Amino acid sequence: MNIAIVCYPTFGGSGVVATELGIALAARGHEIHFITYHQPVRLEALKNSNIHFHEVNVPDYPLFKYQPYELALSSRLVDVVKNSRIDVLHVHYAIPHAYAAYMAKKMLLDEGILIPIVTTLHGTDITLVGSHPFYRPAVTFSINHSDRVTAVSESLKQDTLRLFDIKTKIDVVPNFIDTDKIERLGKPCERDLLAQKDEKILTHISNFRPLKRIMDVIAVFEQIAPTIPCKLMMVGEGPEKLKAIEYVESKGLDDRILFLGNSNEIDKILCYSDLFLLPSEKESFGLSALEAMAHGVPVISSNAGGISEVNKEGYSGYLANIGDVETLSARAKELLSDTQLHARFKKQAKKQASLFSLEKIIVKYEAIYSDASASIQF
Ligand code: GMT
Repeated sequence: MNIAIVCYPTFGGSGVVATELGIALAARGHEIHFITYHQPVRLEALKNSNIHFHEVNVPDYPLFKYQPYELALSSRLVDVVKNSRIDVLHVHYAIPHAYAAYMAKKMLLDEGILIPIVTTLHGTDITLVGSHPFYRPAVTFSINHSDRVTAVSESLKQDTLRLFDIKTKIDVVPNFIDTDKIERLGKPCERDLLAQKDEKILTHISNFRPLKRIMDVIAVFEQIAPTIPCKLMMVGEGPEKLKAIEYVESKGLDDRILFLGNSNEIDKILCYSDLFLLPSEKESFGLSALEAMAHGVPVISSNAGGISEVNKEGYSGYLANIGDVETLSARAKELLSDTQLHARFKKQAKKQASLFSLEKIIVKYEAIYSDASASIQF
């Protein structure tokens, strides 16, 4: 099929999922067209000849206080659908992508072209931004006018039904991980460069927004560090980073807590990690936890949103209530101080991640595309 994918091209989970999905679909022979404002970060090079990238440009015009991205995007969608004979439009993140797709669909209809829209809801487009009264009517409308709607977890589906007046069926299609690729990468990794032999490595990866509770990550580290030699890798960029760095420096922990910034070397970082920390306040799925588990890294997380659908209590890791640093720390200590238990959880984390393997999930999207194409009518 000729599939157009609209996403945020950044390090955020929705962009990563959309990009990995496009790459995997291309490998299965589909023609993939990414449409976004710059090349997605995980699409390092356009290696595959059936992957195309169409940039959305928004010319700066001084009259506009806010440049109309949705308008530029919907116009670009019309062009790409016509010129590249697109069969299905898959938009990731409702705002403003589902809205722009609906406008494009209507413009194309005027020219006798019928294009099905598949919308994938990722989390903050529903729980944080989309449900705000300023956006809710437009988000409700865009979801209800999509031909197929998917949510990345059951928890997100339920949040969507609770927060919006939804008339469309929502299918849960969980996020996925290319477990074979991780096996192909192989081991060992260059762990010695970062830590001593007896030191454990804890890792957190996120966009450092307040809802990720990165001060809890640091608090957990502080509780573990006096009894277990360890280091903490903080990967990502975002609004809470400066506060965290200042705190770490004030406590003299800057040689043990390292801020690595955004990285395309997630596989390497996870390869040498012993434990992954994700104490978020909201999380529709927790893709970074799944990535960690696929590398055999047990996860200590909160039980917010859909995380418990991914991280299984007492199997792939442990969960605690939001903000319960005491329990998170106690569980982390338990795992790090018992070699046999840790080895068992590493194996179990991998096994749990395999439930979300690329090959299991990609066929679900293919079926949804076929169904959306077949059932759409003038
Ligand atoms: O908050 C983030 O991590 C970014 C955000 C996004 O929009 O990219 O992530 C959301 O989508 C991911 C992919 O489906 C999910 O794994 C994250 O749990 C979800 N974030 C939230 O719900 C806060």
